[in-house]
Amino acid sequence: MNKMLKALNKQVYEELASAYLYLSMNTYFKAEGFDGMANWMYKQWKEEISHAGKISEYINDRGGRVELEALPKPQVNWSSPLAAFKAAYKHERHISSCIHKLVELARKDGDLPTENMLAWFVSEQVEEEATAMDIVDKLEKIGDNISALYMYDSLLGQRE
Ligand code: OFO
Repeated sequence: MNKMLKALNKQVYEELASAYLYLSMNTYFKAEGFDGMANWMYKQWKEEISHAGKISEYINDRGGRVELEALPKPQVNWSSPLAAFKAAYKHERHISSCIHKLVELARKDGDLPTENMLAWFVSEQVEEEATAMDIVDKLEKIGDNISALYMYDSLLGQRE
């Protein structure tokens, strides 16, 4: 496997680790009685699986072979919904930096197809970060107001 395909293989792992983290947050929210946030995380889990699939398919299309790595056990509990979404935001920033490094590598190699494929992920990460940041912001404003928290929970539950 060439250097680029190896790096993309690592990104499949990163996307699956994202999925694993968000499924863990899904069960945390469910256990805490925040069904809306649990639903939001379930949808996020599905998105991450599709991100991993996109990159995996691309590797296949380029004649490479994906080698799945073992995933670490994700965190299972957070101190509050705010703490969980702060962790999600931090994680998305990490993923953005992984994607940007891949773009740099593709550019260095003059690998236009890979750079083009990654352009979708660059835009996606802007959206992912903005969404997580917005939820953190709202949760910070809600603070200890339980009724506002449950109202916001049901709003997040509407995510399709
Ligand atoms: Fe959350 O965007 Fe993929 O990892």
